[in-house]
Amino acid sequence: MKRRNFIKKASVTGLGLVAASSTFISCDKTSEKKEASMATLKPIRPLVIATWDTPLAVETAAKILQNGGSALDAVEQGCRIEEANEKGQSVGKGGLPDRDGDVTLDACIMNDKGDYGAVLGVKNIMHVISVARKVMEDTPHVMLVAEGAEQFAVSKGFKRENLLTEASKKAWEAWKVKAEYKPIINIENHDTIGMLAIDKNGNISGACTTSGLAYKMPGRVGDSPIIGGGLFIDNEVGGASATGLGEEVLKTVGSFLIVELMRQGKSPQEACEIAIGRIVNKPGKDFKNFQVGYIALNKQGDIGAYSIHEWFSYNLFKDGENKNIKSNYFNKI
Ligand code: SD4
Repeated sequence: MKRRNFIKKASVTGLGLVAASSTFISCDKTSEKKEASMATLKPIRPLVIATWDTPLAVETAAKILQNGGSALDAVEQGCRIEEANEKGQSVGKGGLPDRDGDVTLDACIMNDKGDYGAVLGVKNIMHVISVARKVMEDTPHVMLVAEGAEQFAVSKGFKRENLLTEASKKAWEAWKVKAEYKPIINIENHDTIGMLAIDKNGNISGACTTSGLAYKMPGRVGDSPIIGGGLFIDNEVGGASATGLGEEVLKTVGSFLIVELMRQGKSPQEACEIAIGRIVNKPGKDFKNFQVGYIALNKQGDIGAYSIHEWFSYNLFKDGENKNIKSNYFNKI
C-alpha cells in the first residue's frame, strides 16, 4: 500500500498512528524501506506479555501503561508483584533455595535505549528487579553479583529480610532426603517471570526475575539475569524473554537470537519457534526432561510464544483484556 493511501485509510478507520518517524528509522535508511515499514504499522496500544500464569503482575503493569507510564516502570512494578508473592516458589520471597538452603535471586532489566542492569546470586533482598534497575541507572556497570549486589542494595535503602518461607524450607527438607539433582519440567504453570511491555510512545522495555533452579549448586546462575539469554530488548525491533532450563537458553543465546531473527523479518512466533528448534535439533540432544519457553513481541505489537513441552502459558494484556493463553509447543508426542 502506498504511504499516502495507508495514512488516508488509517484516518478513515480511526487508527491512531504513533508515528514519530524517528521511532521507526532502522539502520537501513533508504526511503523505500522506511515506506515499507510504515505501511506495516498497526496502531500501538499499551501491551504487556509475561511468562506463565501471572495475571496480577500483568494487570499491575498494564495499569501503569494505561495511566501513561513508561514501559520500564510497568515491567519493574509488574515483576515486583511476583517477587512479593510468597506462593510463587521460583521468584523472590518464597523461592526454593539452593542445595544449602539459601535463597539466591537473579534479575535483569533493559530499557528502550538499550541500557541494561542485572544482579546475580543475591541473598536477603526481595525486590531484586528494582536493584537491577538501580545498577542500570545509578552505576557505570551492568552487573553486580552476590555480596556486592546485596551491599549495593542496602546502600540504596533496600531492607534485608529472610526469603526462605516455611513452605519452601519444608520442600527443601523433603528434597534433602534423597538429594537428587536433576532439573524437572515445570508443570505448575507458574515460574520465573519474564515481562515485556510497549508503552503509549511505542517504546519497549523488559524485565526478568527468578530464584533460579530449585536446589541448585551454590553459585549457579542461569539465563534469567544474562543479557541476550533470559531477556533482550531492541527498541527498533522488539523484545524476547525466556523461562525454563537456563543452561540451554544460554547455550543458544535465546532471547538475543529471537530479536535478531525478528530484525531479519521473522514474526515473533516464527522467531520463538526457530529458537526452540536451535535447542531441540542439536544432534543427540535429549530434550525430554527439560523445558524451555519463550515469549516475544515486535514493534508493531505482534506477539509470539513457543516452548519445548506442553504446559507453558503466558499472560497477555492487549486491547484492554488480560488473558492467560496456552503456548503452542514442539514435543507433540
Ligand atoms: C534459570 N531460567 O535459572 C531460570 C529458571 C526458570 O522456569 O525459568 N525456571 O535457569
